Formats: sequence, structure tokens, C-alpha cells
Amino acid sequence: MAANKKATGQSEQLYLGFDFSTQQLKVVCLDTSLQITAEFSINFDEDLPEYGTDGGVNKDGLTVTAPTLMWIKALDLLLERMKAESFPFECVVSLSGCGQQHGSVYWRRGSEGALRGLRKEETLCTQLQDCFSVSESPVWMDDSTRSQCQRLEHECGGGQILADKTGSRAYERFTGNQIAKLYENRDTNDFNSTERISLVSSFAASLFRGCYANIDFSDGSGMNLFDINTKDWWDTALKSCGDNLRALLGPPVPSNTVLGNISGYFVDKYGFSPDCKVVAFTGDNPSSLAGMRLEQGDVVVSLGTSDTLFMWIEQPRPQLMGHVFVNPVDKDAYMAMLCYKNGSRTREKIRDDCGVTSWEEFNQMLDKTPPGNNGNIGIYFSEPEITPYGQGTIRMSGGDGTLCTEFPPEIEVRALVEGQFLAKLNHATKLGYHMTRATRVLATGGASANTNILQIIADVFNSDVYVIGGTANSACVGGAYRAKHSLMSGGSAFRDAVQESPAYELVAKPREEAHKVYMNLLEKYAKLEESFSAKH
Ligand code: 5FX
Repeated sequence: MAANKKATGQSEQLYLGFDFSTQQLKVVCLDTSLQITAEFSINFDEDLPEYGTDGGVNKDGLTVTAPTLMWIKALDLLLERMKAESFPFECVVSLSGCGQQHGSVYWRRGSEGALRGLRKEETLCTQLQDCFSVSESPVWMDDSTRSQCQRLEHECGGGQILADKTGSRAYERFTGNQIAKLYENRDTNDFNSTERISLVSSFAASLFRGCYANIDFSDGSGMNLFDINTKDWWDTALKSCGDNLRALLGPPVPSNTVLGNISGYFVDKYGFSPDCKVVAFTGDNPSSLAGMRLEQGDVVVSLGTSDTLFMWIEQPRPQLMGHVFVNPVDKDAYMAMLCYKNGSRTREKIRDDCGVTSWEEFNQMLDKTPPGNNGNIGIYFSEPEITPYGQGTIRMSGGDGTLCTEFPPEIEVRALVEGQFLAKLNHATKLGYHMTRATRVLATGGASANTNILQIIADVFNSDVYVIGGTANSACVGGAYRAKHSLMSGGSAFRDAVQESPAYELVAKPREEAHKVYMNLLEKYAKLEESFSAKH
């Protein structure tokens, strides 16, 4: 788990990128030529069983949280492991990182004093144990704030107005709605003793800085509170979610802000240089955008437990479905994102339901039907979906367009995969994706190893599809890239900072005939999805 890939020379300049993700805390170290020299990780369930988490979280019905102190203990453990392997902390010139998006941390009054007074004799966990007014941090998997979402949209003038201002309509996991829920229940919790609210990302940066770190524009865009046009908190939304929130959240900053030097605690305890800079942390998806070195026109399709699609856009075009965030590497640009709860688990379930046990067989099955599946399409949401809301399966036959209850297996698997990517193209286009032959799709995540799926993506998006080595780490790597970029003088473009990073590998090219077939199906799929939405 703690793999030190290569001994690092003592005189080298190193950059660290941390990822406080849902299931683990991970760090990668890059040298000046942007090669990964070391990586370490702590798995919350396995390495910290005393917190009793499952997949890094605790679930209670629709409420999903993680113990804030577990993340701190994980950092103690991670740094101890690095020390045990003689990691050259003194060579780190800057560090940054990311956290799971939307999750929030509530610092109790007086905690900044505790952060400033950290002493090397004790662990972070011991010294910060009384610092949180809410001990269980709400995380992105939480689905318990429906009523707060409804109120926020109502008080802001409706979902589209909220989206135009903050980049998204109200979503249960978005931080403003989580804060509103805690605020409403303040008689039964300790919310009133809170002096600062951080995102997971700015909480992590606060630990390294030894004082409260600002929320960055990009991760701040995932809160339903931040005006993505003026780049400041939106008072109407703040007022709807609680009292005094402008002060509690602190001023937001561009994502490439150098917050300052590392806290003396890390200098004294681990031997970091006192000049090591801490760059604002951001969300894991924005950080992946940096790690994948996305440029305008590119699209990342990440095929994991949940599927996400994100892209670099110049102008925000917020919709009722999907999100627009301020771009993490260029504060004047934006990133658009779609998040699907039905990703790999759903692909696996349908595969299993079709009586197929391996991905090879699944691909053989796919090969039995032509692109476009003779017009047969389907929507497969075995998990409750958010893009759009709803759960269930619909199949529409290619012949007479009637709905049916089952397809033969070879039609079913193709309807599943084609439906998943037609859906992504449909919403990505609304959010500002312009399909040209110059567009690149960068595929990542477990299912990006499946070449048949990659070919369908190429044909649907009419784009070359690439993969890039090491993208399992793209969020961490993005942190280290941003740590390097933020130190470069004269407002250099991010692209200049990452010139030396590994090349992409072309894995699929679009086929004109197949693309035409998909263009003819797109409208039919969009209508089917609309009729599905209308019922939920
Ligand atoms: C994005 O909006 C999400 O909720 C997830 O992708 C989390 O960021 C996962 F950490």
C-alpha cells in the first residue's frame, strides 16, 4: 500500500498532491520532470477500523457521514508511514490536493487557536480532538436534504435561477443544503458553537497551514451558495441556508492561490522546509481535470462506481441537469460536469442478469448486434439516479417504438451501453459541448479498460478516445501539478507547467457510419428520458 516507487534524490525539488477521498487518503509525490517518485495511502476501513466505517462512511437511512477526526488520524498515519520510509520531506517545495466534493467540516469556536498552537510532541488527532462542533461530517453520498433543496429553490426564484447563479439547481449533497439541515436542527446539535465551516478540501489545507484555509472558487461552486459569475458568495442563497454564513465560510479564493507557508508543526515533526508553500486545495473532480491536463474542447469520461463526465468550457450554460464549476486551473473559464449514480455497478448488474459472467463474454454479446442496436434503446437505472432523478428500467423496441419488458441478452447489453453514452452526449451538449473531429475524449476509471465500450464512446461522440497511464491517481496528480503551477511566475498557463507529463494513448477512432446511426437515435433517446423524468 505504501509503495515508494523510487528513491528520491535529496537535492530534488518535489511536489505533493493529496486526495482526501471517500474511501482513502492518498498522496503522490512528483519530481520536477513530473514523474511519480512515491505514493502512499491509508484506507479508512482497513487502517482505521476503530471508526467502524464502511467504504469510508457511516450510513443512517438517507444520511451519510464520515467522522471528521478519522480524516485527521489518517493524515497522522500517512505522514508516519512516509517518515518510516525516509521520505525526503525537506525537498518538498509546494503541496496541494483535493477532497471529495460537497462534504463539510464544522470547526468549534477557538479551534483556530488550536491549529496555530500545534506542538510536535502530540499527534494532530490528539490536539484537534475537541475542535469540531459537528463530529460527523456530512458527505456527498448524503441524500437527506430534499426539503432544504425545495426551500432553497423556492426562495431563490426556482431551480433554473439557482442554477444560473450557482452553477447547479439544488442537489441534496450540495453543501448549502447540508448546512441548512444542521442549522434547522441547531437545538439538537452543537451547530451554534461553530466558528468556521470548511469543505473537505479547505479543511485539509487548514491542517497543513495551521490556520483556517479559504475555500477555492472551483470546489466552492459545489455548494449551491457561490455565484459562479461574480465569484463571491450569493447572499440570497446564504440567507436561505442559515445565519451569518458569509463570516462562517470566509472569503473564497481562486483555486491557484498560494495560501502561505506550511505550519511549523510539520517542519518540526517531519522536517518539511519552512518555505514549503501550501496551495489552495480543491474538489476531487476539479483536481482530476487538472490531473488529466484537460484543455478547452476536451471531455473526460470517468467510468467508475458512478460515472462522471466533465469538460472545460469557456462560458457557463447551467442547466437543470448537471453542474457548472469555476475552472480549477483558469479562474476565467469553467468546467461542466455530469454525475451519474448508475455506473459500473449497473453495468455489472445487467451483465449478470444477462447470464454473462465475464467482460469478454459481455463484449462478445455486444458484437452480435450492430451500432444503433436496430433502434432498440433502454434506460437502466438500477440505483436511484440523479441525472435525471428516478429509478427503474425502460426498454423501447426499435420496430414499432413500443415499450417492452425485456430484450434478448445481446440487445439488452447494447441498449445499456449505448443508452449510457447517448445520455451523456445529450446533456453534455446542453452544457456547452461542441462536437467536432478535433474533440478528444479522455477515458478513465475501471471500465476504460474495455475496448468495445471505448469504441462505442468514440462513435457516439464522433471523437478520438484516449487513455493515459496512471489516471487512477488523476485527482492526486492534479494536486501536485497545481502545486507546481501555482509557483510559476507571471501567470503562466497551466499547460506550460505540465508539458513534461506522460503522453495520452489513442485507443479508439470514430467510424462515420456508426456515428450517423447514433445521431439518428439521439432524439429518440432524449424523448424517452424526458418521459421517464416526467414520471419521477
Ligand atoms: C461530484 O459532484 C460528487 O458528488 C462525487 O464525484 C464526489 O466528488 C466524490 F468524491
